[in-house]
Amino acid sequence: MLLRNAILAGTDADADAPYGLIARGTVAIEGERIAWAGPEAALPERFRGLDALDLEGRLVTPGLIDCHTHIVHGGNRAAEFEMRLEGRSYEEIARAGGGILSTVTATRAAGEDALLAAALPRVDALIAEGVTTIEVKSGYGLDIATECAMLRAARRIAAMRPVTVRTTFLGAHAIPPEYRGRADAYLDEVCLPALEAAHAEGLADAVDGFCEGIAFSPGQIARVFARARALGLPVKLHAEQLSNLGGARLAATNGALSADHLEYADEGDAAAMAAAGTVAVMLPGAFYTLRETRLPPIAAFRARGVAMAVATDCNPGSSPLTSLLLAMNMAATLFRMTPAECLAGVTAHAARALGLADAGHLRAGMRADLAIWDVESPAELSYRIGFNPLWKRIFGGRP
Ligand code: DI6
Ligand code: FE
Repeated sequence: MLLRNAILAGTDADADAPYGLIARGTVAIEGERIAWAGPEAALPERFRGLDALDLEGRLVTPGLIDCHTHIVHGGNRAAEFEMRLEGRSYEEIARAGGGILSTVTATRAAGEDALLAAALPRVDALIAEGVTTIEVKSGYGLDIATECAMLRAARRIAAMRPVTVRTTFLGAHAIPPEYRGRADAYLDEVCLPALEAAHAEGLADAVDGFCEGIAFSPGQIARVFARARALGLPVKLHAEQLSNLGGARLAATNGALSADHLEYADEGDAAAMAAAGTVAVMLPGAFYTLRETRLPPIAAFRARGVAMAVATDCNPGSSPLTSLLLAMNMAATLFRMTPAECLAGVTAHAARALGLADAGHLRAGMRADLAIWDVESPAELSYRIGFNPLWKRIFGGRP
């Protein structure tokens, strides 16, 4: 198939041109892969006979990648939302046994089928906006069986919907009530064995943790990372979300794919991440929901060439967000990321945050995961609020 008469963004036409924009471009698709992408005038002879679809000047981007979600979870936290509006803080609610732990109770009670069923409408909302890859974390089970059930439910999404799912083990997300005050015992008796079990079943593509005062210390996260390394799994980390504990540096030292949140990260963290090639994942939905005022050090990331991704962090507590387009708008308006950075953040850089070598670019050899938009310029994707200009989505070469 040939997509012609299109504006292309996300090509590597000119690495310095914003968006890698090609004003009148063509994409040739063979099977599941992009065979060629570039200026229409340069289309090689051998692709000219393919069935052509005239896009009438519409914009084609790589399919969007939501590289940080907790989209599989039980229940919701609307009651906690009300409590916060009555003046209680996120940390206060977490320390009182609410917050993440109330979702743990609901997730344990749900069972794998119900977890999958509850996740699908949220997945559909992302897909409707051109998302073709979703990362999904465990971390609301906090026992061996439920952590694995969450990951199995996540994997089953890909059998039910045309979307690629990457799973991340997040057993070190919170300390369950039965281990209160005994975080190390939780790691030894539950988290690390759950990681082994998930890996043995082939359920985890990566390993994550929550390095925070209300969760795990850098020393404890280092233990989880050591086990991940022993199993050959890449790592990433929720770091510097509510305070600076050195998580970003720990992640960088461990060659992490990404460090995520980062509101309290500093220059030194940016330098360490740049040296390690660790992606900075921006989660403006959590910043917005928690009414955080401390901004992530975008200028430092930009100056040092740290790749920035943008994701929804879709979760029932701090970011009940199922719109990656809105996350882009928030990253622009709240964090002052440029629309070009926002688009790279949900395509090329999001792919890097997941260690995906064959997604996130319009380039020969990549999976033919594309989004076609009824817009005149790529800035419109970040500019509008609550409007979905998706015209068509192509997943693995199939409309
Ligand atoms: N940081 C977050 O923003 C989510 N997890 C994390 O470590 C929030 C999880 C929740 O509140 O349920
Ligand atoms: Fe998260």
